Formats: sequence, structure tokens, C-alpha cells
Amino acid sequence: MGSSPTKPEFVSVLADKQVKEGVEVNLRCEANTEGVTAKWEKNGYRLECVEGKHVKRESGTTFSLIIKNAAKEDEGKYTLSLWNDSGSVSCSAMVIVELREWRTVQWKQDSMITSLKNFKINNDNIRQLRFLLHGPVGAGKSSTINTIKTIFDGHQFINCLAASDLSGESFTTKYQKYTAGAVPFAFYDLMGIEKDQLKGVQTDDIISALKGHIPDDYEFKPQAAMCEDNRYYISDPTLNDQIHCLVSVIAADKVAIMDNKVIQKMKTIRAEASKLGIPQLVFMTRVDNVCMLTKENLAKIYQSKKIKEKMEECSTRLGVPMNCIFPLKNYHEETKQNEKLNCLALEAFTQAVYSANDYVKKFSRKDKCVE
Ligand SMILES: Nc1nc2c(ncn2[C@@H]2O[C@H](COP(=O)(O)OP(=O)(O)O)[C@@H](O)[C@H]2O)c(=O)[nH]1
Ligand SMILES: [Mg+2]
Repeated sequence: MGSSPTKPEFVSVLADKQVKEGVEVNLRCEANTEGVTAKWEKNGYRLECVEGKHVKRESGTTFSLIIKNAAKEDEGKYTLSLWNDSGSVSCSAMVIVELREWRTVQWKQDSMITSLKNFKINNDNIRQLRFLLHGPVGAGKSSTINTIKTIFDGHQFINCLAASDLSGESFTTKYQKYTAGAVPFAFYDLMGIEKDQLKGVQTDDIISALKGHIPDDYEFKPQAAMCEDNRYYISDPTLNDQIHCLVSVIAADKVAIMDNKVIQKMKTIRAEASKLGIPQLVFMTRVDNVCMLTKENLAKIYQSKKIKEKMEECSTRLGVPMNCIFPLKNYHEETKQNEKLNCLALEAFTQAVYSANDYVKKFSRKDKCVE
């Protein structure tokens, strides 16, 4: 009778791998004995070897699995089990595949802040570029303004009454103007769009605001839109009263559950802005709620498949092209400034500034007599 073989043990185990998309992954380990049977599994199921993708190698006591051209689908937990008549052993490793950046961001804020602080509007008649943020209740409109103010004021700004997550009701009732530091930009935060006709801000009010008919500090009435005979109505608005860029604010974690009626209202407003030639962007907030990779490191946002999917969902639901959508995270629980958060918001905001500036530039000659 032959003696029983040595019970398999690992001399070295598989190591976790975090790799860039497209590279070759080599999972390798070494056992204490030859002549064992090996089985590879991925996420608990026997690994189906795909030609051109997986190569399994066994040489003496060394076992390896090569994964070629790593892709997101290759992510997972890989396990190697070895056994012989004396027993079995297994070890596992995680493979994480980082997607190539599909949009680049400058992760240094100083030059972005400086260029906005020194920004000159391409129309001498315009004192401030005006941005209107619209979107459903809880989308993060007030928080976005807070974030931009925080960046330019250099300290946390929490005056804008970002609603607590629990309240489903709209919090912002005034057509209130917010400015930031000494930069020539003004923001308007509108009472959230709600699905019911009589709740939230009226679509007609937002359109009137776009056109410049609504004065600062006007108190919106959810029951009735501002009309021409209202004593506050600006009947002959100049380019300075108008909105120069419309920003639709959508929460990444709520885009899938947004009510069709709300979407329809937003589309109506966007269509009106298009008629007026007003540029439009989408800021997709709350990105940290949909992607762990992004939550842990905001600099990885443009490697995240989940973020891309959410942006595509925004694009489809709102009917806007991907290059008009900017994902961002707002200050909401942190008390210290965060450069990556600032950079992402600055990228989005800089685009809004350029778009608004292009819009007012178009009127710089023919509108010389504004005011
Ligand atoms: N996790 C996370 N929460 C956010 C973000 N932006 C806003 N919030 C939270 O979302 C909720 C709604 O935000 P708010 O700005 O009041 O939305 P508004 O109704 O559109 O003005 C608040 O509790 C915010 O703190 C973000 O980027 N990430
Ligand atoms: Mg608000």
C-alpha cells in the first residue's frame, strides 16, 4: 500500500488585484505539493474559461490564472481550490477593474477659482451672469448654490436652507438671489417642481423668471402663477433681468424614480429656454449615494460605470446630450473644504459660466442700449 500524499497547503496565496481596464491580470499562487487537482471559481461558480480571455496554468507546484484585457465584467472574487486524497485547501482574491477615465477633470482648484474670480463678461451692459436652478424637490438645488458659495466665499455656507432629507415638501418659496464673493455671478434657487399642479413652483413662473419678468425676492404662490397685471411683474425686462443659463438639477439616486409629470414640467421649461436661445446644462447631484468608488474617492468619478449609467439615464429621461450633464457632490455633512469636491463643482460651474457668457455675448452689439 502506497503512503498517502501530502495534504495540500499554500506556500503563497492569491493576492488581490486592482488593475486598469485593458491590462492583463495574473493571479498566482504556490502549493506545497505536486499532483493535486485544481479548480478555479469566480464568485462561487466554476470559472467558465473563455478562449482568448482566460488561461489556466499549472507548473509543478505553481498555479496561475491569467485574465486578458481586463474589463468591468471580470471583476469579482476568484477562488482556487486544491485537493488530493489527503484533503483540500482554497484561497481567494478580489479583482477590481478600474475603467479608463472617460472624461478628464483638472483636480487642482486654484487655477479654476482664479480664472472665475478674474472673469470678464463679454457684454459691457451685463453686471452679472444669472443662473437659474430648477428641478424636483430634494434634488440638491439649494445645496449646489451652497457649494458654489462655499468655494468662492472660502468658508462653509449654510444659509440657503437646504431641506432635510426627510421633508418631501418644497422649502424654497422666494425668488431669492444668491451671490458669491466678488464674482459677477448670481444664482436663483426655485421652489421645487412638484408633480401636482397646485404644489411647488408653477411652470409658468419659471418661464417668466427665464424671461426676466420676476423681480428679486418675489414670493411664489404655488396656487397661481405671476401674471402681467401683478404689480411686481417686470413688463419690459432687459437682458440684465433675464436668466442667462438654465441649470436642471437632478439627484443621481432619484433619477430612476422621478415622476413623469415632473419630467414633463422640466421638458416644458427646457423647451421654452431653447426657444429663447438660453443655454442649458444638467447638474447631477448626490453622486456619492449611487457609487461606492466615487464616495470613497471623488477623483474616480469618471471611471465609474454606475455614474455613467446614471448620466445616461438622465440623458434619456430629460432628453439632453451626455456632454451637457455634469455629475457633482455637494457639501452636506462635511464641515471642511474638500478640493476634489470643489474641482468637480467648479468644472460644472465653469461650463455654465462659459455658456451664459456666450449667450450674453450674442447681444453685445445689438443690445447696446440695455438700461
Ligand atoms: N449625499 C448627498 N446629499 C446631498 C447632496 N446634495 C444635496 N444633498 C442632500 O439632499 C437633500 C436635499 O437637498 P436640497 O439642496 O435641499 O434640495 P432642493 O430641494 O433641490 O433645494 C439635503 O438633505 C441635502 O443635504 C450630495 O451631493 N450628496
Ligand atoms: Mg431648496
